[in-house]
Amino acid sequence: METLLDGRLKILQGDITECSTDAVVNAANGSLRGGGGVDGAIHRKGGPDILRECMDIRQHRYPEGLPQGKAVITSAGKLPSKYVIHTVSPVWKDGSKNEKEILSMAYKNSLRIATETGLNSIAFPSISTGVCGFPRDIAASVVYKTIKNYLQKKSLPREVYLVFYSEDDLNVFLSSIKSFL
Ligand code: AR6
Repeated sequence: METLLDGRLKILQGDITECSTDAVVNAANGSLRGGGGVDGAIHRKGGPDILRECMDIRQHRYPEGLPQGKAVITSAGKLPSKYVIHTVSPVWKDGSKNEKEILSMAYKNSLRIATETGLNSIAFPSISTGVCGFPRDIAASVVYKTIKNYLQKKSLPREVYLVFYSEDDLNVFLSSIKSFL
């Protein structure tokens, strides 16, 4: 595990559905109904309570769907974490459609919910770098800068984990942020 930002940012390879951080973040879509990738894994392992709460949020707060970059919180069902923070991954087009800004908002809004809920720890998957097609090196610089900036201002969450599913993804992230360290 790599540790950066005075020990508050931890970077590792793993399966986010096994993380026992206070919250894990889901790379969802606007329907909040689940999907493939990490979204599918979280709903499958977490069980139906998560979906029920998502549908309740849709009905009462976001009848048109959760917009890209926004985030909401539910319980975590059978997952080892306490909460799931669902954020909607921006889809990469050509880089000129505010993709970077929206990805940054997805992280920032998830962190903000963690702060407001009084959470000590949160784990993120590599949002948008799967089905959504975000180039991993560009995502890495957005993610690192966003988290660094946020943690400088807030004492909670105390610890942020970036959980990469593959070793290759982890290595791309670490080499992409080298010049910012
Ligand atoms: N733990 C950690 N990371 C994982 C896991 C896991 N269990 N499973 C996959 N990943 P993706 P996106 C990694 O496609 O690009 C869904 O259908 C994966 O290897 O899950 O944000 C949603 O409903 C990749 O590095 O999410 C949305 O419609 C990263 O998670 C859409 O896909 C993200 O890949 C979101 O697309």
